Amino acid sequence: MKIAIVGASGAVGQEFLKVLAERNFPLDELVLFGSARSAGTEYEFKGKKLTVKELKHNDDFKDIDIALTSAGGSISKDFASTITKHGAIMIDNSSAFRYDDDVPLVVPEVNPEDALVRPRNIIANPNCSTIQMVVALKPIHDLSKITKVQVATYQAASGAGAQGIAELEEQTKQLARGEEATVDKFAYQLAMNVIPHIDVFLDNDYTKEEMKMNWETKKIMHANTEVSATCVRVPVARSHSEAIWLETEEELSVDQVREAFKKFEGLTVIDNPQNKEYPMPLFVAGKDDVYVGRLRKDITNPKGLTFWCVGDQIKKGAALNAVQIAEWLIKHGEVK
Ligand code: 11C
Repeated sequence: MKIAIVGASGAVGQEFLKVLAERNFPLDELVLFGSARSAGTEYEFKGKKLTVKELKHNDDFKDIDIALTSAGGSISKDFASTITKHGAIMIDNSSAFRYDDDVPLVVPEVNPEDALVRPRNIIANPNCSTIQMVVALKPIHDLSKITKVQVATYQAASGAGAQGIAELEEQTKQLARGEEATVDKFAYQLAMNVIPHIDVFLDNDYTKEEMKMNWETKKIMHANTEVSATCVRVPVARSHSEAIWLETEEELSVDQVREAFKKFEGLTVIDNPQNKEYPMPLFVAGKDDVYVGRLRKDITNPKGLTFWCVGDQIKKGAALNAVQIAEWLIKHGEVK
């Protein structure tokens, strides 16, 4: 089994290395690719040094079985045929192919079988804020169809990559020293602030990040569930949080949903508010599961429920989800 990581020096690329090692992923060889700038950089994997190769239009992917790509949408588009032409399966973390009909968009806990039909040998990894939400929605949807979702997100700096985390850290230090914060990656100073603006604004006045949650949820869940999101950047390093309100066709009790949450693979319930127990990004960072809590009836709607959901954006929201797709493919004989 020969695996490639494309975009090895980025935040998600680095997380791929960690997740593959942590899960003892069954590989014989790991090859790292990156830009001309990161080519030559060495990273350690299971005690061995690996050197980043420059990503080029050549035959470097000839023997690769699975390529985990996270180098941005334009690189993914440019290199998709170079990566897949000899048979490698490309599991792509960018938004380049997510809405293409001939590219499955997969969250292994929700729609793994979609990975079986991949005419272009590309499988897309959803946006991080969608992944954690659909993992939490699926067990409810299995009890009674979810008709609509309203969600407010509290998204970590890590969504903007390693530079996003670095900018938040630097701004925090600058403010502590009484200096003005340097703003580069985000639209405004993020430290001591929240910014209701992630990705570009679209014609309907939602941002693209907000519409990704709508478009992707429908595709992953094979449902016409409408999602209305407000996505907000908050001064947190690396886990996204979401306040979710939803309506189901049939009225569901809190106990029914709590039991379904508890049984669902990939979800952890922390919900004992009297003891101040609920999920928070500080404690979810580095964890595999999506965490849910604060589950209650929506007092404005008898068929409504509301809860709080936290997931590590770089892990389950990106690298881990892609690696789980690869594991599923191997387990189901899709990679020989
Ligand atoms: C953020 N969700 O938090 C974004 C990052 O479509 O994969 C991931 C963007 C994407 O800024």
